Amino acid sequence: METPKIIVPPLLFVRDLLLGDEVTKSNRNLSDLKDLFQDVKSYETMDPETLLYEVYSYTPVQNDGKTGALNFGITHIYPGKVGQEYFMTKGHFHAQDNRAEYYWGIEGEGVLILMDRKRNVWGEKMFSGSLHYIPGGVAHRVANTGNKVLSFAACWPSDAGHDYEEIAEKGFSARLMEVDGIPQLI
Ligand code: M6P
Ligand code: ZN
Repeated sequence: METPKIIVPPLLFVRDLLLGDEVTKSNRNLSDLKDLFQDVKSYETMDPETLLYEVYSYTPVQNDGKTGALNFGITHIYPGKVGQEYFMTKGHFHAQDNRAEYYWGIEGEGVLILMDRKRNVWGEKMFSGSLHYIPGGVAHRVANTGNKVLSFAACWPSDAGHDYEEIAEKGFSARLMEVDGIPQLI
């Protein structure tokens, strides 16, 4: 046996930041969500380079068929709208349909939009401390309904994979829009 040691973990989760040498970052601009917003006229008046959200991820095991590992991510969604539709993530099913995921709110305000395979849609409010269990077979997208950054964390199986195809083709069957100043699924 080696001498037992206590180490500082290689990952830090401080407020809404995920820090560590193996953390990767990806950005999504308005141009990455082309055709996902309803109001095409408003979309076209906006700068395609507008930053909608950034994702910091830790993926210790690549999806090479191994099961059992977990990924971790923190997403920051900026406040804003395209027409009356709130800035949101692309949204996805999992490529391995029965893989579940947890999301939890860190700061800011938003709505987690969920849609099952029958295209039934519902929403859960997100706020600091909200915890969301997303079962397998349920597509998930987050919209920022507040006027500051919405940060949330996520934990999902490393072999889940992302399936963006149905959302790219048909979208969700309801959109989160501001109507009379209130977020509504329509
Ligand atoms: C969370 C996780 C990630 C996902 C990210 C952005 O951090 O679910 O797997 O990539 O949100 O969501 P999307 O991929 O739908 O744009
Ligand atoms: Zn997911």
